[in-house]
Amino acid sequence: MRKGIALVLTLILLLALTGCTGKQEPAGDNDSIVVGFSQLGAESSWRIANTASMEQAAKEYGYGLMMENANQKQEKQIDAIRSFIAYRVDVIVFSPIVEAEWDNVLTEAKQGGIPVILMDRMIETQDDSLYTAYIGADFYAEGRKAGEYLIRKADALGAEHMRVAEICGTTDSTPMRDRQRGFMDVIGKDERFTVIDSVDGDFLRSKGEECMRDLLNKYGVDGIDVIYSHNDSMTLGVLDVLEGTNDPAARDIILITVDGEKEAVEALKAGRINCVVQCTPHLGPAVMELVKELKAGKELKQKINHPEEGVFSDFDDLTDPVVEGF
Ligand code: GYE
Repeated sequence: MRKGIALVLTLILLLALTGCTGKQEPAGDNDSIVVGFSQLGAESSWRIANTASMEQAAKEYGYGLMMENANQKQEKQIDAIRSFIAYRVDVIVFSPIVEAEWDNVLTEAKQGGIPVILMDRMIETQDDSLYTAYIGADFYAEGRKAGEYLIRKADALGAEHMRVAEICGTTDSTPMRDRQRGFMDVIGKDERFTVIDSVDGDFLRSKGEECMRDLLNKYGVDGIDVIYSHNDSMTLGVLDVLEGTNDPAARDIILITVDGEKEAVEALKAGRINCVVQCTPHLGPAVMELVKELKAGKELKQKINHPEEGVFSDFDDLTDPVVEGF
C-alpha cells in the first residue's frame, strides 16, 4: 500500500515537473521523457551499483525515472510493469529475475504501444517483438573465462584431479544459466575435473554462506578443491565460512568468482580469492542512450553486449590498480 502511494506521489511530482496531465508525444526536450524501471532486487553489490548507475544516468539525460524494486519477486516485477503501462511511461526498462513467463505482461506493453528494453538479463520467448532491445553482459563468455582460468591453474599446479563445487546464482536466470554453460563447455571434457555438486545460492551472501556450510558438511574440507561461484556476494559468504573454520586446508580451496565488487577485488589482492571474472553493473548510460535513440525514432540493434570485461587472477600483477571494483 505504501509503495502504491509512493508511486502515485512520484507520478504527481513527474507531472508537476513536466507540466502535463498524460502522456505527450515527445516534444523534443528530455523533460517530457519518463522511463519506468523495474529493478529485480538488491541482492548484491552488483545490483546496488546497477541501480545507482541507472539513477545517475537518468539524471544526466534529464529523464524522469519511475523506479520500483521487486525484492527478488517476479510477481512484483509484473505488477510494476503493469503500473508503468497504466501510467503510460515512454519506455519500460527492466531486469528480468528469471527468463520464463513474461509474454503476457509484455504483450500488454506492446498493445499499449510502450517499448521495452531488457537490461542485464534476457527473457525466454517465442516472440522477439515483445522487446525492442536487450543490453547486458556476455555471461556465457564469463563462464568460459572462469573455466579457462581453472585449466591454467590446474596446469600450473600439475593437478591430476580436481573436485569442483559450483555455487549458482538464481535458478533459471540468464547469468546462472550462461555462466554455468560457459564454464562446463570449457572444463566438461577435461578428465581432470569432476563437478561434485552444483547448488543454488541465489546470488546472496547469506545463501553463499549456507551453501558453503552444507558443502563442508557433505564433503569435508579435504573433499573440495575448487569453488566456482556465480557472483562475488556468494563468494564473500563462502570466505566467511572457510576462514571461520580452524582448518588451514580450507585456505587451499581455489575460489573463482564473477562480478568484481570492491570487497572481492580486495580479497583477490590479499590472496584470499584466486580469480575474479569481471562483469560491469554500470549499464545506466548505455540504457539511457538507447532510450534517446528510440525516442529520436532510430531503429535499435536488438542485442547489445556490454564490452568492458576482464579477468583478474593470481596469475596477474595485482599491485597495479587495473581492477577498480564497485
Ligand atoms: O552477477 C549478480 C547479481 O545479473 C549480472 O546479478 C547480474 C548478476 C550479478 O545479483 O551479482
